[in-house]
Formats: sequence, structure tokens, C-alpha cells
Amino acid sequence: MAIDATPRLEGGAPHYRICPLCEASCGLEIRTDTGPQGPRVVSIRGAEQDPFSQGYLCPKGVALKDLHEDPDRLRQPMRRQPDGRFTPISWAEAFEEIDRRLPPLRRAFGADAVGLSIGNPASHKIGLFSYFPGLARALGSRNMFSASTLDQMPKQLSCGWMYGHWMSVPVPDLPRSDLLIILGANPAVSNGSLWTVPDFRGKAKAMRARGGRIIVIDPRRTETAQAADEHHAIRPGGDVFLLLGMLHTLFAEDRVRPGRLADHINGLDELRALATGFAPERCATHAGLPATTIRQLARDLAAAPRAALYGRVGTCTQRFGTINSWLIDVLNILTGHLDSPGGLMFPKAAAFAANTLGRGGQGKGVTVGRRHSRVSRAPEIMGELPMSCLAEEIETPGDGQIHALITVACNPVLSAPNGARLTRALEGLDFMISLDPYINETTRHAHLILPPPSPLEDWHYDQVFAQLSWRNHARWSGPVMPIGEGPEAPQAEWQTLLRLTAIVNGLGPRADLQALDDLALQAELQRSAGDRAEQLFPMIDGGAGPARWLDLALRSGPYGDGFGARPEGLTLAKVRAAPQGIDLGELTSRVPEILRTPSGRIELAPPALLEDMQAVTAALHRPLDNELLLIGRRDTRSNNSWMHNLPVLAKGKERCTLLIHPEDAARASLEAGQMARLSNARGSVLAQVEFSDAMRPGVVSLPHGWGHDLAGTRLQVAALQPGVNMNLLLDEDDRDPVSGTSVLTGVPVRLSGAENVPTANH
Ligand SMILES: Nc1nc2c(c(=O)[nH]1)N[C@H]1C(S)=C(S)[C@@H](COP(=O)(O)OP(=O)(O)OC[C@H]3O[C@@H](n4cnc5c(=O)[nH]c(N)nc54)[C@H](O)[C@@H]3O)O[C@H]1N2
Ligand SMILES: Nc1nc2c(c(=O)[nH]1)N[C@H]1C(S)=C(S)[C@@H](COP(=O)(O)OP(=O)(O)OC[C@H]3O[C@@H](n4cnc5c(=O)[nH]c(N)nc54)[C@H](O)[C@@H]3O)O[C@H]1N2
Ligand code: SF4
Ligand SMILES: [Mo]
Repeated sequence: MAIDATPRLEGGAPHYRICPLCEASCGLEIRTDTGPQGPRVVSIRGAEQDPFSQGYLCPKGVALKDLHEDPDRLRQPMRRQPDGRFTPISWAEAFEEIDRRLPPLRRAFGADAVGLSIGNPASHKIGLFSYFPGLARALGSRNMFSASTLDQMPKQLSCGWMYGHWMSVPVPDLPRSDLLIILGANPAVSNGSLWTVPDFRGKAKAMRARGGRIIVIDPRRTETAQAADEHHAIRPGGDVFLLLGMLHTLFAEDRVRPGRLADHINGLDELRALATGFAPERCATHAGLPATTIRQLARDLAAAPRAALYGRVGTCTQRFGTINSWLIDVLNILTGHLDSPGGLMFPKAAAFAANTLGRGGQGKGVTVGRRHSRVSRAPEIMGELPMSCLAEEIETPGDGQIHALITVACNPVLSAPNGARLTRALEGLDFMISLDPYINETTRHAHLILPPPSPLEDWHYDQVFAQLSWRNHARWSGPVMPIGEGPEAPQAEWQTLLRLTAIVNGLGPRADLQALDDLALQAELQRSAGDRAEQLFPMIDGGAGPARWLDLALRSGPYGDGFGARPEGLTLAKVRAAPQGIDLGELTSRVPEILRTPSGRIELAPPALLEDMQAVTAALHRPLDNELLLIGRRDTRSNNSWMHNLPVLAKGKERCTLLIHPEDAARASLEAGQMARLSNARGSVLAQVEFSDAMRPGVVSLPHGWGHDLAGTRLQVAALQPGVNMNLLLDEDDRDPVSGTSVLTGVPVRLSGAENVPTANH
């Protein structure tokens, strides 16, 4: 597949770049030439020879050209003036100001006074992902927040408990599967999540062509469901009851066959005991699916020789998100499909994967709740507090209150619940710094914005997504454009983070970053290689920044050259010499080697989840209200909150519409195209009605990440079609208490014609 940014113009030798825009991580082939203003992008295509993405790309990949050229994208640090307008300043001035303001706040109010928050694009940027932890350590603040608690934290937590590490997340082995059951995910549009699978559609088609089956369980007949064999319109939030009904069926019908894993699991008896109370007939109403369907799904999963049950965002962002994430893996294990070809399997990444390090088969496991948030007492998980606690931690006076905030690649004013409250809270900060390319709904509150280079000016290696990939591989991509020089030129983000770290450590705004990085690398070598550290240090390739850490990780990783011990193994140089990527083969069985639990076994019955089951039982006893429930959706030409400013994606019809089943519309006397008001105790928004018989009756859908009509942003294209922010209707106190993850789906709302009510949003 090829989509030209500017058809017909062909530049010189192609550059290969991993697309940093979504988890699919497609390999792109980018051609440039030199125009009057310097180098420019001439075409962007899928890289045909890439062993991992095999030529696939989506329209967002092409939009990298628009991102690179976007006049609203910041090229220089920006400082907010008293009148709210931003003016450019030099990097030196920016860091001097930070050095004047940040350390005194820490001295006056303590370490917790500086909050940190990190968002989704950080996992796509090796510079951010590998240098952010250093800043977090230097700050030593309990007030650390991330987009994980708006997304995948339940899965990471359940996997942490079951397998011993947060990043041991199994993914469907689609090429060898006979049956894929998809719960609460729409990979035909999202291109996969916690499952790096470029061209899901193509792979799904190929799987069905060889006789495989796909079943989708989703309140909306999604794009994925439309290309599947079966669709079941579950009630939002009904997943836990479906999964428990399936578990019950497996035990009741004697279909539990863990196969090879039988020797590696703990807790089967506890599962059998808890399943007894959840016969499909008891679960059906709350699941919103007939008992026969629940039972049949369990039988199908058990009967298929090679099958996988996969769940994603829709199953995580619910009250029982962690229980759902856990039960999904449990069902795969009990039917013999975990760690087995065609089932859910664990990738083995070439670098940075904790589950490939140290002695395999046993470990320390994961710990949660070492600290709690000050106001809501939410437990820390992976070192983080729930994003939905950020506003209250800023607003509530007392010891440990947040006075300063550093945001890194996040836009919680749009992406988190109750952005209106967060807006007020951000206005009250003494000091705010944002690492971000845009003046958007969140960063408009910053005193200083420090922009990244464009992705085309930066090199990349997938630290995160290689750990979640449909096939093992290693790929490096070099910069497509020169980054520029001089005091005003863009700074690599690892340098920005290391500079901030140095300031926090009291080293001032002009510390020698290379020397600091040398020290950190030497300390790491000392830790991992002991006596050999001194000998190895000069062998490390890469020059500066994350490249050296990557060389170390590759060489000491599972395919590495072991610094000479396995000369045929991987090094940074080898990976760089193959910019289209190195194929490391299909997924392989990894239990028990992958396990890092103290028992050395898979823990099927984590105590905290057994405890939370009481709340499930209570929910099953509560009668259901007949409320209208709001869910979200994603669109191919959109990406969370931040790509609506790119003309190639923004063009076309309004995308922030309210999908509603015609029956529900008739009940509320709404007509297609009309503006409708959605409201609840939290807020109220106006959206354009679009009829869709793909919706389950009683459920309406609005996408998230919109609402670009707030004052003080600089997003000229996005402001033309601002859409509305559905998260204004969410309750920040409504979370899965186990993982701290916000409830983003199945939110009760009322619906009325817009003329009955005042017209201003929120
Ligand atoms: N209702 C509802 N809400 C949701 C969701 C949902 O399904 N429904 N989904 C949730 C999910 S899954 C997620 S991941 C979150 C996302 O939540 P966020 O991470 O807060 O949101 P994004 O829209 O991805 O914002 C990314 C920010 O990073 C900036 N950025 C882009 N590229 C770079 C870069 O190279 N460097 C730096 N420093 N910054 C950059 C952008 O300008 C933007 O400000 O939203 C969540 N919110
Ligand atoms: N084009 C595009 N691609 C993206 C993104 C984007 O914004 N746009 N965002 C990226 C990010 S950050 C992420 S995390 C991934 C997410 O990737 P996916 O998890 O595939 O994302 P969604 O499309 O939100 O799929 C969630 C599905 O859950 C359904 N759902 C809602 N509530 C429930 C429920 O209670 N039960 C069940 N069973 N289903 C429910 C929704 O209808 C929806 O179809 O996508 C990534 N890719
Ligand atoms: S699917 Fe699109 S946005 Fe995602 S990595 Fe591929 S080209 Fe980029
Ligand atoms: Mo996400």
C-alpha cells in the first residue's frame, strides 16, 4: 500500500522511519529533496521490505509531512507573558528561568510539591521514554501521573501479578490462529493496542481466508466487527459478567485443559470456587448477552485448537478493568491457549525487556501501594498515581500539595475526566513546564513550553512496542532531516530531560550533559557487569544519549553479541546497518523462562483480585437502571487529542458526532444532523446527531480528544472543527480502585434536543 504525500515528485535515496504515531509502528519509506527553504518531504510510503510492517501504512503516517511542516508546531521554547500570550525565547533563557524557579519551590514545599505527568507519545519516543525515569527519580515526588491510568494500567497490573512483570503482556499470535475473540477493541481502526500489529485488517483477512474465525464483542458493530464472522453487542461494563459466565462454563462442563501450563500454575482451586456463583443464566442480564451466547463463546474458545481471546481499551476503562484483564488471561490459560502457537504469546524483544533479563523462571514479582495519594488515598502502581487525582492534588491545600507541574507529552485537559476542573487547577499553579510541540488545551497553562524536534529530525528505536509485537524484530530509524544548529535549534528531548534532571539535582542550567550521561552509564555497567564495567565502557557505541543505552541493551539482550561472547549477535551497529529492520522470527513459547513471580509460577488467583470479586458479586445483585450509556470510539484519521491540526487528516466530514441508534433517537425526538445535548451531574455538551444501527440500543457514542474551542491555544486548523470534549461528562472519582484507572466508558447520560436547553458548552 502506498499513499503519496506529494505524488509524482520523487526525491533521492529513501529514508526509513518507524512511524511514531500509533502502536502499529509501521516502517515508512520517506523521500526528501532540497527545496528553496531547505530539505522537504516529497513522499511517504509504507516500506515494502520491512519484515515487520511489510509495506503497510495508514493516512496518519502520511500526515508526518503535515506535522513536520505545521506552522503551529513549536520550534523554540515559549514563555507565557502576563497577558497569556506566548513569545519565543532561547533554550538558555528557558533553563535559566527553570533554575531560578523550580529548586526554590522544592526547597520551600518539599519534593512532593512538584508533580509530573507523562502522556501517550512518550512511549513512541526513545529519548523521552529512556530519560524520563531519571527526572522522576531526581524529583522524588509521590505526585507522578501518566496516561496509563486512562488506558492500559489494568492489564499491566494483572500481568504483573500473574507473570511477575508489568511488561509481560501476551499478544495474539494471529498468523497461526484459528479463532480470535476480540473484546472491547477495534484494531481495524486503532491498528492494535498492547498488540503491535500493523495492517490488522490484512492479517485478519488472510486468517479468515485460510478458514480462521473472528468474533467481536462490542456495544457497537465496529469496523472490526463488520469484517468479522460474528458480533455480539455487549452491554457497556458487562464484560466481567460475560467472562465469569465463560469461566463457569469451563468448569461446569469439564472443559478446563491448561495443557503444558498445568505444571506452571497456582490457584486453580480458587478459580473453581469463585466460578460457581456465575452460571451464564445469572450473568446474562448484566452482560447484556443471552446465556446461550456466553456458553457458546466458552465452548468455542475451549474447542478451537489454536485460539486467542484478546481484550483492550474497552475492557480496561471500566470499574472492573483489572478483573477483566485478569479473567481474559485466565480463560486463555484454562483452555490451553496461553503461550501456545496461535494463542496469546509473549514476544521476546531484542532490547530493554525486563522479562529477558537476569535469571529466568523466578523473580521478585511486582509491588503496589508503596505510597498513596494524599487526598483520595489511591495506591501507587508502577510508581504512578491515577491521572484523575491530579486536579485534587493541585487544589487541596496542605503538606504535599502540588505547586509546580511538569507535563511531558500529555494533554489531560482533553484526555482525562473532568477537564474543566483540571483547567481551573492548572490556572492555580505557581509554575508549570510542558514538554510539548503545541500550545494546546493543557500547555496553554504552562509558564514555559519546551518543544521536541519533529519526529523526522529525530532517530528512533522502539523500546516499548517491540515488547508487544506480533513478530519479533529489531529496527532502528535514523533522522530524515537535519535537526539544525545554534542556540535556537531544536533540542533532542533526552537533552531537555537530562538538563531538567541536572537542575533538579542542583547542578544548575549549564551542566555538562555528556559527562552526566557518562556517569550514569558507568553506574549502570557497574551494576550489570561488575568487574567488567571498566573494560566494557569504551566498547559502547552510539556517541551520546539513548543510542549508547540502546547499544548496551541490544548487546546484553537475548539476541545480543554479549560484547564478543556471541560475535554473530546483535549490536547497535548491526541494527543501524539494516534500517528496514531485522526479522527475529515468529513468537515462541516462553513459560516458565518468562516468569518473574516469587513462586516461579503463573499466579491465577492474585489476592487483591479475589478481594475485589466481592464488589462484582454486589454489582450482580444490583438491578440495572435503564439509563442511556455513553461510550467512545476512535477514527482512522484522528489520534487521541493531538492530531486534529494536520490538514491532511482534518479535512472531510465532521467526525466528532454522536452516534445513536434510530430507536433511541426516535424516543428522544431527535433527527439526524440535529444538535443534541448530552448531560449528567458532571456537565453537559452539545453534539451533532448521527443515526447508526451499528449501536446497541441504549448506548450512544462520542469520540474522545475533541473540544478544541478553548481560549489561548494555537491550533488554527483544529479550531475550525473543534468538536466537543466528551470527558466533561466523566466523573474523576469514578475509577477501578484496584488499578486507579478511570471509568471512560458506559457513562450514564441524558439526551435532549439542543433547543430545549442553553447552548453554551460546559
Ligand atoms: N473518553 C476517553 N478518554 C480517553 C480515551 C478513551 O478511549 N476515551 N483514551 C485514553 C487513552 S488510551 C490515552 S493513551 C490517553 C492519551 O492521553 P494523553 O497522552 O494525555 O493525550 P494525547 O492526545 O495522546 O496527547 C499527547 C500530547 O503529546 C504531545 N506530543 C505529541 N508528540 C510529541 C513529542 O514528540 N514530544 C512531546 N514532548 N510531546 C508530544 C501532543 O501535542 C499532546 O499534547 O487518552 C485517554 N482518554
Ligand atoms: N486511529 C486511531 N488509532 C489509535 C488511537 C486513536 O485515537 N486513533 N489511539 C491509540 C491509543 S492511545 C490506544 S490505547 C489504542 C486503543 O486501541 P483499541 O483498544 O482497539 O481502541 P478503541 O477503538 O477505543 O476500542 C475500544 C472498543 O471498546 C468498545 N467498548 C466500549 N465500552 C465497552 C465495554 O464496556 N465492553 C466492551 N467489550 N467493549 C466496549 C468500543 O466500542 C470500542 O470499539 O488505539 C491507538 N490507535
Ligand atoms: S497505522 Fe498509521 S499511524 Fe499507526 S504506525 Fe502505521 S502509519 Fe503510523
Ligand atoms: Mo492509549
